[in-house]
Amino acid sequence: TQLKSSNLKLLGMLVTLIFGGNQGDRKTLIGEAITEMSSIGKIELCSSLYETAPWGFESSDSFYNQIVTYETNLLPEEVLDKCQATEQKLGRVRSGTQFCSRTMDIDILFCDSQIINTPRLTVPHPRLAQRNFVLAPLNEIMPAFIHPVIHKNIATLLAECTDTLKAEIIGKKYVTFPEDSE
Ligand code: PH2
Ligand code: MG
Ligand code: MG
Repeated sequence: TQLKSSNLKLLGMLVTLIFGGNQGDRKTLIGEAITEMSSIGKIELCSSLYETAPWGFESSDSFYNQIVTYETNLLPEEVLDKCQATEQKLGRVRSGTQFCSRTMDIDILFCDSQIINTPRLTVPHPRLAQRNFVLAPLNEIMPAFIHPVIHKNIATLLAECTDTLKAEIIGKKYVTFPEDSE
């Protein structure tokens, strides 16, 4: 039998990103960030939009958070470059404080099931299992995904998480998917 090359497709890396911000027009900024990041590849999974309480610091300004998985042919550090460029473009000012208010933060949660520890990048995100604002939207789109370091799936991590901060759905997936060209 003949192998038809048109039936073969190289699958890129699946990178899962969390978008978040608690300053400015939060909903618009998240939509713009998700669209801007589409230059790395095609959107595969997308959570609802969540309103979440600030984790790790005091603020009266709640966050909006949303999680999107893209298929990309870039390397993890190249994705990080694009995340940081997009944060800048959307008005992020780096204050040097770890947990603070911001217009846009884009963090890498997972790169397939890779474990990465470089000076610039730790994947999976080191604090994701302590945070409802990450686990609630993750559980919506990939409950069975097994955390490659903790070796438990997302549904289990959410059930076992002791974070009591609020994370509630406020909007359905409003991202417009680019026309499928295939
Ligand atoms: N990001 C943080 C610290 N705290 N809290 C919420 N609810 N959402 C976030 O995205 C967030 C946070 C550091 O990046
Ligand atoms: Mg962050
Ligand atoms: Mg960040």
